[in-house]
Amino acid sequence: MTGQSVDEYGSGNQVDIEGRQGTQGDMPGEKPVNITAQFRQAGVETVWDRSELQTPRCGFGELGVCCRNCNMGPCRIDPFGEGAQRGVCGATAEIIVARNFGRMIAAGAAAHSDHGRDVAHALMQAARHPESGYAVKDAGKLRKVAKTLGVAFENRTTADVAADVAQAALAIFGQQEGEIPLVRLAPETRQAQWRRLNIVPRGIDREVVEMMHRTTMGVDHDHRNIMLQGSRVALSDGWGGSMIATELQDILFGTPSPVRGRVNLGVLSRDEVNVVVHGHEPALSEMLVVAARDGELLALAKEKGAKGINLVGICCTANEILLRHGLPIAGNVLQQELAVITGAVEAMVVDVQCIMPSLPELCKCFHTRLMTTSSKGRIEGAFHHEFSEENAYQTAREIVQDAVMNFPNRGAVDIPGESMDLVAGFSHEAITYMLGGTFRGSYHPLNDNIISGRIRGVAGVVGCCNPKVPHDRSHVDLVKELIANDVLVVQTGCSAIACAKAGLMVPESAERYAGKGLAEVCRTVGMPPVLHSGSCVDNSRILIALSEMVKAGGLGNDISDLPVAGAAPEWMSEKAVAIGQYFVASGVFTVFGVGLPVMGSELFLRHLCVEHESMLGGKWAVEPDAHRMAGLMIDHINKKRKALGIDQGRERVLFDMEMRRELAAKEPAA
Ligand code: SF4
Ligand code: MSK
Repeated sequence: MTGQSVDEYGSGNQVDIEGRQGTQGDMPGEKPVNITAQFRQAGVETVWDRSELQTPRCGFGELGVCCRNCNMGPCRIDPFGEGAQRGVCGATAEIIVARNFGRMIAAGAAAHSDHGRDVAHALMQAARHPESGYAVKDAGKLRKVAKTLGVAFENRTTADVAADVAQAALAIFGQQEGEIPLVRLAPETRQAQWRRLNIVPRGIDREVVEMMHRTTMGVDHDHRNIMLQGSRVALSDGWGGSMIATELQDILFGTPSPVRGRVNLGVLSRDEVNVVVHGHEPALSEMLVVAARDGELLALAKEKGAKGINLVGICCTANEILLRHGLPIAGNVLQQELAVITGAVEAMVVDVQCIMPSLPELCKCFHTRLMTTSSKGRIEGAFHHEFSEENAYQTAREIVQDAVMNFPNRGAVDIPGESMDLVAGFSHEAITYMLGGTFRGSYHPLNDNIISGRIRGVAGVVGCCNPKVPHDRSHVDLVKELIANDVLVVQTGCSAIACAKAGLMVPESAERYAGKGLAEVCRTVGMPPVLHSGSCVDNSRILIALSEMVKAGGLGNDISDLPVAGAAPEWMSEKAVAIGQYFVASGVFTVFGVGLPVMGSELFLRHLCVEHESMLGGKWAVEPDAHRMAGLMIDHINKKRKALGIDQGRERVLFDMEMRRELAAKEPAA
């Protein structure tokens, strides 16, 4: 390895094995960091190296016009109109892209929803088997969710209510008819529109299965009809599986409230046992938190020469343990390999989703023990500690013990110095309390600030990172421009981690980056202009917050009336597509960067980006440039303000090069 550089956000995330620069190495303010040549000789490679080896990428795949849904294919459509315009079965470009897109939504919804199902199992364990280590932490939230699910809670024990809530939640997955109950949290007008279109989910598993059926060879050949089911599946995720995961996690592990933390690879410790937990399900990480504080294991760590046990997170698991315990985040999805390359990680503990299969090979070059924990997600070459809700604490203890025993095997370490403070934990309950206090807790103050124009609108900026574009840059550039234009930003997932690393999630960042109105509100309340709301499943918190804004009044009757917009600037996962579609189907204008694999059909693209608006109130846009993305979102917010009659004095501040340079000059020193 010849060069590692630190990007302008001080993220320590620019490892470049071959010393190549290009997309990952051309950021201003880079500082070289010493890396030993032995890693390259040992064959260490990262996601950026492999991404480069994939270029040029298959154009058919990028445009979404290849199909291998049956063995008469694979087939592809010539996007230039010269070659084949139909697959062997006669499928057109729009049928092929719609089927592929529908299947991405189904896969994303399945991932979030299977996570939700596991949380429901954990809640059942807490209710019926307290010896499992799980317990109800937020009884108030339990009662609230019980009410939504129609579970009686008056004069009943917490355990009995929890068991019935878990049972009711589990039933939603297999429900066959009717409507899933959580859609009732949406504004009435929105529910009515879903009913008109016949897209209210009947049951979570049913909608995923039906999408797979409809898109198999020879079934649904109408791209608009496929996308009606696309919306229904996506809604079964946002208002179903993801919402169950979030709400039940809050019951079990506590509803987040503002908490301080630190982020970036610099949180790895030189003299403690580093356990990195990576993936998505807090059922595991919560137990690791307890095990890392176990007196016997701490004594063992000292015996092995370490000063303690340092539990840190990567990806959404990181967001979960940050929000509930203030534990540090080592990085987002593209930093999982970089954490190992520091040589300071005794154990990389993974469960499900966003875990790179490259890890075992990489770990072989270091002393890091890669440990899989889920029966659903095994990796050849990893040590497997099967985790289940029944043996949760015992497994967590074994994992931490394994990590401690590995400490003496540590070789040279090279931990980047960068880390950044942040404040996280802005659940919709926390936002209510923060803005209104104990007695006035509601969304009225937020709506008042929007109506008065201090806050122009609200943007959800979420999603992954993608090695096709410079790491974190689009997230950070977009969010900076939004807050400079008085748009309050709510974030989840890896996008939240990106902006936290850039220093946007401390209250002081309001003075440095936000427009005058937003800065004034942040100063009064003591909050950052960019709110960290959690992990990918916690996008459901944003749905509830939007519904609360409608219910608070003054901003129209539906989510689609609100001056809000969404974006996933560096998305990569199918889960992001499911999230995008449920935001759009809930009435939100949503922009994706890094392309969308539907561009091979103009008809289909038009359906997503134009026709969706008249049906659903929300629509898609695709824009890779962060500056133009900000423009689209702000223009949309302005359009909604105008429709509400609150547009006076709220023109968008156009950022020329000079202004962007000024903004860059405000960067804190790395
Ligand atoms: Fe080709 Fe049609 Fe089969 Fe797809 S379903 S692979 S387009 S023949
Ligand atoms: S972890 S889905 S890379 S946000 Fe939720 Fe990050 Fe995207 Fe995975």
